[in-house]
Amino acid sequence: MHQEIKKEDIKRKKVAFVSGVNGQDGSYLAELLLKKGYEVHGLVRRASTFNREKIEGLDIKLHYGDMTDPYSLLWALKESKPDEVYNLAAQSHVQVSWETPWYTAQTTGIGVLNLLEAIRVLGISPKIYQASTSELFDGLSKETYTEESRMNPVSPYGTAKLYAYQICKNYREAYGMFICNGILFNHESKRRGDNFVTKKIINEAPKGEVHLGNTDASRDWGYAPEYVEGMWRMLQQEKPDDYILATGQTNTVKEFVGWVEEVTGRPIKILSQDDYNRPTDVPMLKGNPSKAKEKLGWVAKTRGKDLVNKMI
Ligand code: NDP
Ligand code: GDR
Repeated sequence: MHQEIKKEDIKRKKVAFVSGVNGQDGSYLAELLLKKGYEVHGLVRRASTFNREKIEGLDIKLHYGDMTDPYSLLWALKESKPDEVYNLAAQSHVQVSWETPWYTAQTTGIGVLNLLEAIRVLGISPKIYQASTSELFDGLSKETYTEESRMNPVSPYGTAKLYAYQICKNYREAYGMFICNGILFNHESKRRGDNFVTKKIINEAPKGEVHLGNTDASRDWGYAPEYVEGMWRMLQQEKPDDYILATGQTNTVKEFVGWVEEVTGRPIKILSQDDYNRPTDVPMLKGNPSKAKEKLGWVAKTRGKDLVNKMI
């Protein structure tokens, strides 16, 4: 017998809105969401040169805008009507934040307030992911950081991210908004920006030498495609919460150079260059991802030389 298909039976595609969609994480997240059947919208800035290589060919609806321009956020959200918002846009380079502290505060800090207020003004209630960071910690106590550890950022970038983290908590608690802070430790990939240390070392390896700043700094490096899966899982939970994503291991920049030497089979001379030293730097970061494992079933799989292999 012929069965009538009712309008309400036709499942609407879920809509995701991703700011920073053409960055490292945004591009991997967009791919993941498309695979999961989402309609994906992305926020991009106008640039004088083409900078969309990472998302070329993906079926994403792009909206021009900027985190510092509330009207552009209102229009982009009004047009996309998202079920989920992933806020990945930021001036994300810690060293650059020392040269552009005001701009970093506006984009990385106040930009988040602009986004949250735009959502409130429009009267929509998407689930929201905020890209928080291990730079919220000072790395001085040499502890393994958990979601409960004391936050004490030591850079304009980290301080802007602390404002963003806290305003998200305020809005969650005061207005009942579904907002998760993903406190992500460093994660890398082939798509990592060229001026982050891992990518820089790999790019310079064929020359046999690399100019670096603080090579004693220690970081908890994972693989970006695994981390965007964690972001998505946070928004699939019933209740909003904050989660650390990390490998639980830490290594120095010097050790990372060693991994690249082993993988490529060629020695790399480290040349010390003062320009790359920061006024203050986080000495050591190691995250405890137990909560993400228990609640999200998320575990970092790639690290060390496997990570280098994936980046080459
Ligand atoms: P990227 O620097 O690769 O990407 C940042 C994105 O933000 C880019 O698409 C950039 O656009 C966009 N953007 C920057 N400023 C603005 C602005 N004012 N308005 C709109 N868009 C803007 O960063 P990642 O992909 O590595 O990181 C994603 C997020 O996660 C960032 O918020 C970062 O701070 C945070 N994070 C990253 C970690 C990591 O290890 N990768 C760890 C923890 C947190 P454009 O291409 O035009 O410059
Ligand atoms: P980070 O990443 O500051 O941890 O922020 P980055 O790769 O820039 O630095 C890691 C460590 O390496 C030291 N370092 C150098 N760094 C750079 N970029 N260039 C150099 O030449 C160099 N020499 C030594 C740094 O001093 C530092 O100790 C990243 C970003 O993705 C942030 O957005 C994110 O929030 C954090 O990771 C978690």
